[in-house]
Amino acid sequence: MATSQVDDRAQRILDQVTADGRDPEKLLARLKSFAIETPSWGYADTGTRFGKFHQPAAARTMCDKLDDAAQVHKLTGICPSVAVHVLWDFPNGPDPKVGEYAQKAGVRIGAINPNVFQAQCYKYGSFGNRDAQVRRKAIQHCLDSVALGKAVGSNALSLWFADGTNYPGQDDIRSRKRRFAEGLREVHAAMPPGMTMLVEYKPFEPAFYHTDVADWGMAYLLAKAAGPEARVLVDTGHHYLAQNIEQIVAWLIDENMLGGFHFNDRRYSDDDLTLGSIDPYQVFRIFHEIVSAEEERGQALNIAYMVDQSHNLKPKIEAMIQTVTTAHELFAKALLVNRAKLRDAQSKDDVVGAEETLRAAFFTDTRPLIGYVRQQMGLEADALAAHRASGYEARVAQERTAKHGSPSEASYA
Ligand SMILES: [Mn+2]
Repeated sequence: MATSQVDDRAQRILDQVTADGRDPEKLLARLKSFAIETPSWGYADTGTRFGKFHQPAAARTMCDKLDDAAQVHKLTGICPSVAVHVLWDFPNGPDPKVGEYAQKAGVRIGAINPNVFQAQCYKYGSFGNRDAQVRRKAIQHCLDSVALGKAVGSNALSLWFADGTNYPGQDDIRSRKRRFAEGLREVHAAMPPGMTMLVEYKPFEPAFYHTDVADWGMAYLLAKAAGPEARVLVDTGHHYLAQNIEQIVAWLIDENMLGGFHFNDRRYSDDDLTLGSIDPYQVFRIFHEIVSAEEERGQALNIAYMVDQSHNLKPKIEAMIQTVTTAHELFAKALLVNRAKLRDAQSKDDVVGAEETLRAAFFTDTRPLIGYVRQQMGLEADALAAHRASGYEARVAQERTAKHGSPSEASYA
């Protein structure tokens, strides 16, 4: 059984927090309440458009995906919900038993992700399509997704559209914008109380000339047009290189329009690499804006932290544990920022002093602190080591291969 003997290095961090005049218990409580949702598709054999490399332990069925998500939650303590993808996870339509299975496994169903980009009819778009029949089909799929959300107890409808055009003149941009607003309004009107609509944006791909929801401003306007329970979803990989994502986050928070995140990292484009693997400082800067607003308002913001990644080389569960652990560690660094000192430096135009305040927090090794938080939650300090020692991957690889055949010959859910 894990003990909650505080590590010397964690104790030093907590002593520093006390010396800064803050309450270390509050910091620990915030770290325990931090939650991040993992995606069902992150446990299955997904990959790149060029191909995918099969893993015998990858989830084959919806139940496998929920079991794997439950394993991540069991070890990290901060992943109680699983985002689902309607087309991939419910190929035969809504199945309320999935909600029950999730609960038994130890997780619940999180954001519902409709899919209006794979069917042949969506060649020229979904909500933006000129053809009213195609628009109707796309809207109906989203209405069905709302109903599915109701049935499985989800409180978020997460929308991403591949809509756009590949060539100048292909379609009228303003007409498409209006069709989008109209469709989103209809879907919003069907949502039950307590459900949030999340509108995601992406600058390009698969459309290469213009994308209908290309940036946070467009997502913001469409969310406003949809209704009062619509917010913007920030996918960290959906920006041009060098774009200042934390500024977008700060503005959305200030307008009460930040709904959530799809976390991932990238080096070039929408690479879907594990969070913080390339640029952890960027994730820290995003969390700094969030924690700063939380401290100003005196309460945690209602933000859906979700993962949107595709693990083509790494074992899926290990990659997910790495991701949520990194998020937890970087969130802890943001909590460590001495904001009184920062405000003081800002008031004196002490540029170096202000930046050093952020750097001092960022370069603090928060891994022992997260280990201590986990021990206090009755978990092992090192979730990745605990997973590797558990033999889970070898066991499910054997079970799933026995049941469905080797991955390359099996069909995938
Ligand atoms: Mn995404």
